[in-house]
Amino acid sequence: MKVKSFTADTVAEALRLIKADMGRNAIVLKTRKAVSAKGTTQVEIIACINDEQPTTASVKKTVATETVKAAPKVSPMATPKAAAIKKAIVTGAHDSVPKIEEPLSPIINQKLDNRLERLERILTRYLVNPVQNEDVDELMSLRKQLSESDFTNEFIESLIHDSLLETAAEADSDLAQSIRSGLVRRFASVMQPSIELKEGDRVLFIGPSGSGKSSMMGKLAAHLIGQKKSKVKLASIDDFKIGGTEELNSYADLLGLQSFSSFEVTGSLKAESSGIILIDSPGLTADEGDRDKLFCRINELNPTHCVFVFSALTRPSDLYTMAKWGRAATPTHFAMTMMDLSTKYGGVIKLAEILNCKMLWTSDAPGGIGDIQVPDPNAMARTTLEVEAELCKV
Ligand SMILES: Nc1nc2c(ncn2[C@@H]2O[C@H](COP(=O)(O)OP(=O)(O)OP(=O)(O)O)[C@@H](O)[C@H]2O)c(=O)[nH]1
Ligand SMILES: [Mg+2]
Repeated sequence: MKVKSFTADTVAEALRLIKADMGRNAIVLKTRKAVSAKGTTQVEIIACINDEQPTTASVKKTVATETVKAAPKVSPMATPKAAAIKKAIVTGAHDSVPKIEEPLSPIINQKLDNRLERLERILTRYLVNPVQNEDVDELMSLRKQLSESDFTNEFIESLIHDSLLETAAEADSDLAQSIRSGLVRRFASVMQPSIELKEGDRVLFIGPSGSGKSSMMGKLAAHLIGQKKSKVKLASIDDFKIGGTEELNSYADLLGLQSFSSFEVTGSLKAESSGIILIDSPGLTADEGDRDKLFCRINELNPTHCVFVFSALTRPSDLYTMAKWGRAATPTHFAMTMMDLSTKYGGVIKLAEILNCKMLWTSDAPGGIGDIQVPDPNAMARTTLEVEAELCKV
């Protein structure tokens, strides 16, 4: 085993020295900052190499164990020697891999060089730049904004990590811009482009108490009648709420619609197939037995769409608990209300994961006022990061 220290102005330069001296198989043991005789910042990398391992020069002439892994991509495993290599890859028994004294193809050589260069750029960014880079303040501020907007640490780390990799691979790239665009893309990935409801569809709203289920049902009804000229009926299976029937009838009277109260739902509504039927439900409770009864009723109604409605004001940990309750009803979509009262939208990312579906609608006005809205990933990223429109483009 040979251990040696290499000092240079940049990580990339130090890695080049290591590569030239020890070859590709050298292993980096430690990296630290150093100061040159002139007082400038340098980087010192301590690397080691197994004396018996081939150097870069010999690696380029022969295919060693490490590069055998790349072989299946370029050549079919037809010969007994190839079969042994394949077995070694599958079982991990690398010692049994025969050394093949064949020249490396120029394509593989080129690919290895490209990968090494990319790795060097990434290391340079990670190991040298962060402390001196003027991006750091902006990065810290973006991280704080994301954290305050209820994004999970796991999400924030992954977003920043991907942006670092993306920008490390490109010269003159803008890390903050990459994070902003990444956020827009990630919001978009949990949002459903608007859907067309048709005759016979049954849209059921479930969710925590007071999350805005009835209001969203009213807004959707108004939208379908006014904009889509659809035939709509309203129904409710809320037996719990005092005044629930009156609320349903108020919406129905206001919009001139037929309504089915809780007691009529399982009877007449089951046979009903004309128009689009919107069904309200009671708030999910902590009692598992009550929830099971509710979900049985929901099953009988056989909804085509089950929308989990939540308020942007709900504390994330509570929201995730209630989403786990709601998951038993197998929601097809979810919707966020109260967007006028909160700008903390990080919960939607985790919610999509728990519910295994996407966000379909949003609301930013109390019941009876305003239209139902489709989510806008750009606007949500903009609000989250408090930036102008043009800074949040993908
Ligand atoms: N500011 C604001 N208020 C809303 C929004 N959506 C609903 N609300 C209000 O929130 C309150 C609760 O809304 P509901 O639609 O009754 O909620 P719910 O989920 O049906 O409530 P329960 O039936 O009691 O479980 C009402 O006062 C609504 O006007 C919204 O997007 N923004
Ligand atoms: Mg309600």
